Amino acid sequence: KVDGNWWRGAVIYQIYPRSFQDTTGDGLGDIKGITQRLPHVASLGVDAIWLSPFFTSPMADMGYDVSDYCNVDPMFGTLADFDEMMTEAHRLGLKVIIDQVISHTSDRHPWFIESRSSRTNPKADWYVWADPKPDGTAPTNWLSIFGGPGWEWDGVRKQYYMHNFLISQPDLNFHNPDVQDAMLDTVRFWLDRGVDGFRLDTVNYYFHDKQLRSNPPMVYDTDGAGMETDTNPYSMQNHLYDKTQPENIGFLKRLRALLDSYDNRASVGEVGDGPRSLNTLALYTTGDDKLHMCYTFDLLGPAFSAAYIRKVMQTVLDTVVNGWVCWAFSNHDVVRHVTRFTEDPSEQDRVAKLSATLISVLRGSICLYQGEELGLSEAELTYEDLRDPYGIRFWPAFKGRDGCRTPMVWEAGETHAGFSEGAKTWLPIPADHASRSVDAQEAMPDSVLQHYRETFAFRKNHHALIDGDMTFIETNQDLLAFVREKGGEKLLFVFNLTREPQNFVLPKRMGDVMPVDLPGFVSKLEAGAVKLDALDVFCARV
Ligand code: TEU
Repeated sequence: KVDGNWWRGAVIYQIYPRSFQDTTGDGLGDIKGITQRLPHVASLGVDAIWLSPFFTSPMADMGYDVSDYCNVDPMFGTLADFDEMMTEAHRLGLKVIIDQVISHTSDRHPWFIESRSSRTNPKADWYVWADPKPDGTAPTNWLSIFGGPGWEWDGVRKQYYMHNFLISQPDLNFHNPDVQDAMLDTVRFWLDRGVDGFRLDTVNYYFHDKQLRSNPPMVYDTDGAGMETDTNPYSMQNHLYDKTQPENIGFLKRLRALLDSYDNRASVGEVGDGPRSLNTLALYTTGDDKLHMCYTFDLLGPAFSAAYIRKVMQTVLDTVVNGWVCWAFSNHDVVRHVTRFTEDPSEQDRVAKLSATLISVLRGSICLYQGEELGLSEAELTYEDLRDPYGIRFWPAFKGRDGCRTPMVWEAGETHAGFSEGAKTWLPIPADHASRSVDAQEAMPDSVLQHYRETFAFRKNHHALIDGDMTFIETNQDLLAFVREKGGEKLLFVFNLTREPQNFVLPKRMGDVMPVDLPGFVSKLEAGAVKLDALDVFCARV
């Protein structure tokens, strides 16, 4: 098991297959397209790719509604295309992580079709079925993440079934060991094919409360200002019984044992558990018998401030002592971070570069999302453009997730920026994206793209950054200052995420410091004080 720890500190590039590269002219990306563009991914110096779902699916939730776990949707190609893609990835030194969406299936999955057909069929208990309350209403007050009740009435069984997401995404009943076995079989299928790991969709949603208790209003402390009761019935914070059940630990152990029966395989779970997410992450990743690592939504929200990032990071250092976190600023579910972190287009490159440097020096593994290496902003779409059911439902209060899912931009001068030769792409490509294409940025030495390459190379050259310790330094300014340390290597970082220049006086006990230039940033030290421009970073050997 030479490479069993490859995931620890790894940089993972997320590919959204529908929007990466089209080779058939239908305006939708496909697996052959991924194979074709892998050299670009490898050129960034990343360790692995994570592919969002490409399995057989009616695509109600863009593939997160699976109807056959062991096949490729014809829209994306064939299993042979997948094998070819994986061979090419491995040849380029990239591990391959696929997205296991096992909390729920599509309602067109044969298991659900059978399960809903009667109350006595062999799969009758594979999903979460329940009788109505005496007054005919849904069994509990659980809500769907995508709006409305978390229960749907089925006229044939004359029972409700539970769904955390779309009505067409019924939740599996993980209390039933046959369901666990069936899902582990699908994991084994891909392990045997040679995949290196799994991103586990909604990993804390697998089990529901067996007693079917309604959620009480939840008391929580959002901003450190004291406990508040959440009385909003539509708030996710209300969820107490419908997810993160203790029984999940047993299943995660089974899953880990399966992964460990193969060499060098890894898992990264997605934990969406409101303010408790980091505690859940600690629980799921501590010890070598559950998940390797998880990510939460803590850095996927709006805040780009020293105080906020320090608070999140310090919580991790305090609670995730023997576990491991994977950070991301962007993915296929949230507004692209450049847009979240600045409204000023003239700051776009600077913010893209500074956030790349920041995420590369935090303690944890990293996911970056396709297009992030180009500094792409969120695409502005019209209602007519939308494809995401979540956005269609809540427009315009919530514009959905299509704005981060528009196609990759490869060659500025080509039709659809080189993404597709078809007449139309599934989502439009914004004009300002095309001008940030890969080929345009290849030609510019100080582009965001080159910055990502240089920054990942810098990270690779400093083991303290990959899995070294991290200690914060007190500052009374609005700065983020910390030391990363491993085996005699000690690196100080001071980030200024504000729009004002700032000075930082080095603590006396630090002794001699040797400024280190980071890619894209020159470290300035004058008479014991660090000089930071607006949106700047200082690094030194201490
Ligand atoms: O996301 C789970 C999840 O928590 C998201 O629904 C999140 O709350 C929302 O997207 C924030 O905008 C996973 C997948 O990443 C997502 O694409 C799927 O739609 C969802 O599961 C259902 O499978």
